[in-house]
Amino acid sequence: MFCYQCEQTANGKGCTRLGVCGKTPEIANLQDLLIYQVKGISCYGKVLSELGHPIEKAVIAFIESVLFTTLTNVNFDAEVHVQLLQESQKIKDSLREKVSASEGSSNLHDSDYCSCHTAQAQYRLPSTKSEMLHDAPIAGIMYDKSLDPDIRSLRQTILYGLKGISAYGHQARELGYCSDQVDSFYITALESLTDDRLTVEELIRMTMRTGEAAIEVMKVLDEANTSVYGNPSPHTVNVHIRKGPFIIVSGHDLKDLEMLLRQTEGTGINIYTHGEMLPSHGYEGLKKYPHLVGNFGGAWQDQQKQFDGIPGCILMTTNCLMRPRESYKDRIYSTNVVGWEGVKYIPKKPDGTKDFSEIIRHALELGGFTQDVEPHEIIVGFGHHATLSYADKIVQAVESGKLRHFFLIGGCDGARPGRNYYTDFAQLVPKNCMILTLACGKYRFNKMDFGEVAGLPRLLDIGQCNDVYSAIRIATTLADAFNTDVNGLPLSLIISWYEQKAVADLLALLSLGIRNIYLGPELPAFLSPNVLQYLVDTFHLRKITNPEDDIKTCLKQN
Ligand code: FS2
Ligand code: SF4
Repeated sequence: MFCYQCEQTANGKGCTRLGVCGKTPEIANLQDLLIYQVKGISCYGKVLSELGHPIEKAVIAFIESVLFTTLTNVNFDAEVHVQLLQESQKIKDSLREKVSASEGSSNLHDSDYCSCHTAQAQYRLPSTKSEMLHDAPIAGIMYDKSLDPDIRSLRQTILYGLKGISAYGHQARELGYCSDQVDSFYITALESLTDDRLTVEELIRMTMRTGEAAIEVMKVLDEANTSVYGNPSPHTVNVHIRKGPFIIVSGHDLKDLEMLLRQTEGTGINIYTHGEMLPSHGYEGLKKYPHLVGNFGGAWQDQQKQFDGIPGCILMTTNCLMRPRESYKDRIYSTNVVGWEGVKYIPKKPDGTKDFSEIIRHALELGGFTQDVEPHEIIVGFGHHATLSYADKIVQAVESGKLRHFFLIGGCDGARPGRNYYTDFAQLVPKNCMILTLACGKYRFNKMDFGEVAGLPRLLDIGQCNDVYSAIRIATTLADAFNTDVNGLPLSLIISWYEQKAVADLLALLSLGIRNIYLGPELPAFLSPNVLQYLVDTFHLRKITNPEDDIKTCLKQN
């Protein structure tokens, strides 16, 4: 195996024996082959589009699910991968047949280049898992030793951006929303990864297009979430436990949370959000349920400790799933594309609904917490709509000097040392500055009291990692008010990354031309020295140093 897609990759270079995340070589190899197969599908998809045949949404949804399945901490079940591989071959065969049956396809054989002839398109999947594993090395990242390292680096950057996009696309599609632009971009971008003719410059352009697709998919997800559940508004959330049976809902998928809230009404079960589900408390369509009682625990990497032996159940709707300990393996359930061998899976029914009766019964049997703990409340719900309702106040506060600077401290949390930087940073932010947060990195400091600035809370939580879109909306609106662009605002972006949604978020920001982003704790291992230098030269991308110096540098900017 070789995998270097996330920040905790072994020795900062690549996991080669066992993933730090718990991914086995078997899963890693099956994932490589799955990516190989969706590239092959996209080769035919591209030709069909050029011949004037639109690609069915079911094929796009399949590609999206495959990409999401291979994202860090999502699926560790070999059987699921084998089934997806078998399905991938059927889809590839059917697209190949469509190409052959298309008018104009005979001309393809006369042209110099046709993506139908790539190795990925031509590959035929064998029938058994052991044969698949035998073939998998051809799909490995390092298989072609002679490949230019910058080409490899850019191809992987695009792929990881696509994986992030797929997570957001999947969430939106579950709510009935999608973007034709993003859907066709999956095909275009995956096919481009098989094209040996593309130069570094062309792949850089494709990388920026990936960022644009990331903005588009986040926009659609924002539209989906806010149309279905209303615009988030400020809301207090208890982060301590309440007496009674309970289910903890983790991940990002609001629709799963809603379905579970409906099915647990009147059962006496308390529902807690966990990790990236925290911002759900801001949505009218979710906070209206009185049994959505609070938020449980910290960021994803604390789950093994915090779920240990708990007298209730957990539902994982998306990443980040870690190896479940025996003390709660029977109490954790997965749904959507999430899976772990031996963990109970709740499927979607043909009508799109899910039956949560088993987890509900189980939670009631376990009995839950026996006592209330004194409540401790934090505030969430500052998406673009809520924050921009204070735009005039914010603009006045900046103009009068009461509000000096904004620090967006956003992104993922993680287990490796070095992430205290973000806690220290938040604590060192001067009192006349505002902190904006998004994604799970905020758990390092979101229970601290930051007080107020200019009559507003000093810490505003914008939401999940996909709410980078909200942050962009806030920044561009404020930039308009100050008659400048986002780079001209008193705003610094301090980004922590871990998995591939953060790659999509970063590419989204870069595609907008946003400069001086601070990235950490470590830089991605998949960026070659030249690609990194390009990002530094073009976007002044910086690696974090220490909070004191970085804050000083940020404040010098205005
Ligand atoms: Fe956190 Fe994990 Fe949101 Fe990432 S819960 S690192 O998936 O997407 O942020
Ligand atoms: Fe290693 Fe991260 Fe890949 Fe897991 S996802 S195998 S930790 S690089």
